[in-house]
Amino acid sequence: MFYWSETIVLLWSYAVKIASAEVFVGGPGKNYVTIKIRTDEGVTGVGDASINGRGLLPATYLKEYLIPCLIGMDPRKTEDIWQYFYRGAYFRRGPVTMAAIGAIDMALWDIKGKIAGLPVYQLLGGPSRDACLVYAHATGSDVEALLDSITHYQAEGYKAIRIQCGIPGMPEGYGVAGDDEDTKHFITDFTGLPKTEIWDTEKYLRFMPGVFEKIRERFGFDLKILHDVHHRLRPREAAAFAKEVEPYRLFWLEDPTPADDQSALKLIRQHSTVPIAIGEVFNSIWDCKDMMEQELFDFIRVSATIAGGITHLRRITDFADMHHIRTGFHGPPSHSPISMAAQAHLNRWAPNFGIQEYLVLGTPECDALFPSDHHMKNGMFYVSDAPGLGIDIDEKEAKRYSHQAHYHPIVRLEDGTMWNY
Ligand code: EZ4
Ligand code: CO
Repeated sequence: MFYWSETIVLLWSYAVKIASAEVFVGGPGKNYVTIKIRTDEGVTGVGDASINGRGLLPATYLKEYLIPCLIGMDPRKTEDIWQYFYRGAYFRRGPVTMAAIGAIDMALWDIKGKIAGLPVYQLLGGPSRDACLVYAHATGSDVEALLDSITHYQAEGYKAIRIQCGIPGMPEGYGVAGDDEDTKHFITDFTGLPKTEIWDTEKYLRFMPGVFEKIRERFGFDLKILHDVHHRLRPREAAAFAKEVEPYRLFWLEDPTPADDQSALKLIRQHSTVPIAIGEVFNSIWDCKDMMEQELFDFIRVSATIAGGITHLRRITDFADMHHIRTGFHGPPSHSPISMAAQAHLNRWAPNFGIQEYLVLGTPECDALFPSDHHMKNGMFYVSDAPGLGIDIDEKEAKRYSHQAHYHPIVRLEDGTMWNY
């Protein structure tokens, strides 16, 4: 008598080994860092290690330090391999280490899914929803331009929109039209040394609440609006601002203070009920554990790339759920479609999913480099049902691209003092 359960046991007791791993750097207007792992039976998996502005570091970390250890390992041991590289580094954490571990982890989940014949979200616990809410970026150098931009994204079907506006007397600002890759058709400016932006907190605090007021006047309260302060305020200033914008009912206020200080949000919490999102620069749960336990924020912004892949993001997501925190994973223009795919599987599973930032531009070049059938419709993300992550890198296409040096802008106050980008 032959039982199906025995077939499954047999399948999983097969020896499977990692035979090779290759790293690709580059992309259409981006420095994507992609790993492609191959098993001895020819099953492949892809992962992303892109760090905007520091692309060669994770690539070198992978090639010189992690891949030599990876060859010969059993790719199905996602947890043990994650622990091997995390604990084995001795000097733990940091974006470069965690991005390199994260890329391997994504690729191994991809392989695990292909061996099992299941999409990764099924391996995580199955779907909690049919499709996942995403938000777009509206921007304008002045309020009128911003309102036009919101109208445009609403017409495209978005139900949630991040809004960034030029401030009078402060023409260049984070996320404002013409300023950076967030707005220039999402293509990175590869020329020269860091650009300087000037920041003035008082001008910002005076002007920004009126922008929210005009948006509510024009669009009402059904539209979900988000806003990114990009780490620019001190706790007291952020608390005052959060209190003032409460009537406009933001979906979230993002990175009101620099994320290095885990207790900075306390003062905001004491003065305002505005939902707070933070965490795009966190690279492990140890960056946010205390503030999560104290329930100081509402949405966790970590990304699969910077924060150690699917294995670690799942751990952070579960911990967040215990503290009423929902997900709002990072998805800026510099984010690789592979990382977006990994996050999409987590989003479809997570009981505490909140929203997903989604700006990967589906240009013909990008789609040719990363073929997939994940898709977006009416501001919702639909995950592919293909086994694994449902995305690949076309190795021939990848040969067209290479690394090009690129920096984020830097920020100074009007008197020249360095400030937070
Ligand atoms: O500035 O990813 O919410 N999104 C953001 C991003 C970050 C970039 C930095 O590389 O804050 O646009
Ligand atoms: Co942000």
